Amino acid sequence: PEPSPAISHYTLILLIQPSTDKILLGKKLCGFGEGKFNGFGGKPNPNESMRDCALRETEEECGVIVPPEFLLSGGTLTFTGLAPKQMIVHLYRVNLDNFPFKVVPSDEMDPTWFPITSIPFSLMFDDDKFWLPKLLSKAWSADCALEGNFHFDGDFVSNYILTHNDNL
Ligand code: 6OG
Repeated sequence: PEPSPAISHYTLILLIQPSTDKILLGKKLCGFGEGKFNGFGGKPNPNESMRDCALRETEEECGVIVPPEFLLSGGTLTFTGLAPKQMIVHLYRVNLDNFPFKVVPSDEMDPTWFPITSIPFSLMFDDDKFWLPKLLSKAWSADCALEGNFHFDGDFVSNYILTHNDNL
């Protein structure tokens, strides 16, 4: 078998509508994290840039076509302890007040609106409550660069301890 690369890269896009104070999250319908709410995103295709991956995955998973100039960088999250690979998640933010859009559910994701004041953290990956509020608090006018390091120690499915850096 081919040796698997030690690091895998993913994108994760948070779609926010400041005019209504809402966030569009997707309930994952299959695969890793099934049943959890999360932003949209996934793995880049061969030779695809992270930004192009972010735009493609957002359209595929919830129908929202983001004009590239409205895709803001949010920084990166690094996950260790989730055997066998280290994961790097490239974060992006989008202000949905900037352009017209239509939400279309997909086989992978059931898109659902939540008030920003009641994000369903108990139904999300355990790291989200640490970094998502920080991402939402950053000024909307520019890219930002959160740097989160999360280590899952133990069996991710049944029992684990999550540690992380404080200077997100
Ligand atoms: P697909 O396998 O569906 O891409 N992802 C995570 N997101 C958060 N917030 N926490 C985690 O903690 C995550 N692990 C993976 C990255 C997987 C999608 O799920 C994100 C991708 O957007 C462990 O193609």
